[in-house]
Amino acid sequence: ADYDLVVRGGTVASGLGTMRCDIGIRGGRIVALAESIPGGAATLDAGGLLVLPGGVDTHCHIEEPSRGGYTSAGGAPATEVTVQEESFGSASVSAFAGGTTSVVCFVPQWKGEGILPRLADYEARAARGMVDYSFHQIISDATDDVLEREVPEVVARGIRSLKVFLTYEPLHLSDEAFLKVLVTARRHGCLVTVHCENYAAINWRTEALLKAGLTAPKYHAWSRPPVVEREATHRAIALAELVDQPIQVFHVSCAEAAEEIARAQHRGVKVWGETCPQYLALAAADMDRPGFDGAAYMCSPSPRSAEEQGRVWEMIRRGTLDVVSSDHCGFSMHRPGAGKQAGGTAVPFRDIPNGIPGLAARLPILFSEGVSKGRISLDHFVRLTATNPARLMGLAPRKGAIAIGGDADLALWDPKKKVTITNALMQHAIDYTPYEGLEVTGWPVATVRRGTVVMRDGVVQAEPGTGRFLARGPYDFIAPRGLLPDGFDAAPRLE
Ligand code: DUC
Ligand code: ZN
Ligand code: ZN
Ligand code: ZN
Repeated sequence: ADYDLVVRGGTVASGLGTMRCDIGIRGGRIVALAESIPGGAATLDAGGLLVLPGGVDTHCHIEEPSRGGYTSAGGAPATEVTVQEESFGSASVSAFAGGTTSVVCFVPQWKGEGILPRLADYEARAARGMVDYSFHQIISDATDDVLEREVPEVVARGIRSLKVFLTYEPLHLSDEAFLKVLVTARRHGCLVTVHCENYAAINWRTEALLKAGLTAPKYHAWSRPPVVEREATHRAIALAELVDQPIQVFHVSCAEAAEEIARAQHRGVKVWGETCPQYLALAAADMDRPGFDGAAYMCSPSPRSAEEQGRVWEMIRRGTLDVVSSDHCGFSMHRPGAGKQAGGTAVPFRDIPNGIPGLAARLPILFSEGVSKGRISLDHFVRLTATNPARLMGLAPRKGAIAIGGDADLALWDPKKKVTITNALMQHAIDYTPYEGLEVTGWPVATVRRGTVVMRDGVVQAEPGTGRFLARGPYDFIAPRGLLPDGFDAAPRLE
């Protein structure tokens, strides 16, 4: 047939405006956009629906083994291993259930170890999933061998972003090590993504809280107030500016950190800011529950206040924060000895892994709280959840758009459908969602990944092993500004 699949009758929202048109798909790609496309071996009726680019979630922790499981300093011994309790298979089902078709997740590095053996292991794990994927390479031990020998190999394998943490006991980098990573990224044409919180500040506050007997989950928020994030954001930007190396600040939770980004952008620094649904729909007060229950909302940075949520929306509207990712973490609440309970339920907040699941909830929450409630336009929603992340990660125009030649990744969206979020609807392998009971307006009713219908009316059908690695080459969007003199670690020329 002329087309493998025709999506007919929908209102296509590309991020640059909406139009009524049909979509002709062949060989997994979009090959025709026209008012009316006849034929097609198969058709998908999108009458009354929006047709959006499949979601691109550029910050997901999937099947990622970590030491100490993202707990704070002095907490779980650094030798303890926590694996996100979800496989690439189960995370793929959840992604498709929520209208997301591409993810970028994290290859771990542990201090004292090289990168390449873990990269090989991680590549094999990811290849078993169904969602298309790329990687950020975590650097937690910036040795000369890692930076000079291994990073070029990582880049050669199609990875174009390095991830660094300025906090967490087994992960955090000193300013000196962070500078070395920035210089290395610049030399090899990578973006650097940064977790910005002040390590020493968190440890000091945590010690003080625990000494005073303030150990409940709600004190997680007290241990890391916004100033802790603002300081690290400022420092990360300053060092990146010094090196002339573009960075993305991950999970901005508060206006004062976003304002650091806005100021730097105003000076022309290439810095971008990401936020997450948890900073728009959860608050520190959610952690104020009896016993262990507050652990369900513990992530870092911490959810803030209702007023702060409003300020984060404002920074989205201004364009300072231009990507919304999930920071999906596969920690269950009710499995003894695992996930949130890795250290048991009687431990202080310090010893509870940070992170919450949100892969399937990301698009519905942002659509409902954003578009349905009139805070952002439909186009802006598409840019935040697909177009901008794809562009920043070098995945555009193949991903993140509805354009001829691009992959046929689509979310068919019912903008009026009212749904109450339950854990079952998330279709992940995790035993809870922090968004249980949240009422949303707008829901994905079908998901298409490279021309294959992988979800319809909530039923996911996809063959394990069909997710593709998205190899990234050099791309101009993240090129340094060229402020350093010639010969001073100049970036390689782009072809
Ligand atoms: N924050 C989380 O909430 N989870 C894991 C990593 C992170 O930085
Ligand atoms: Zn982080
Ligand atoms: Zn994260
Ligand atoms: Zn996380």
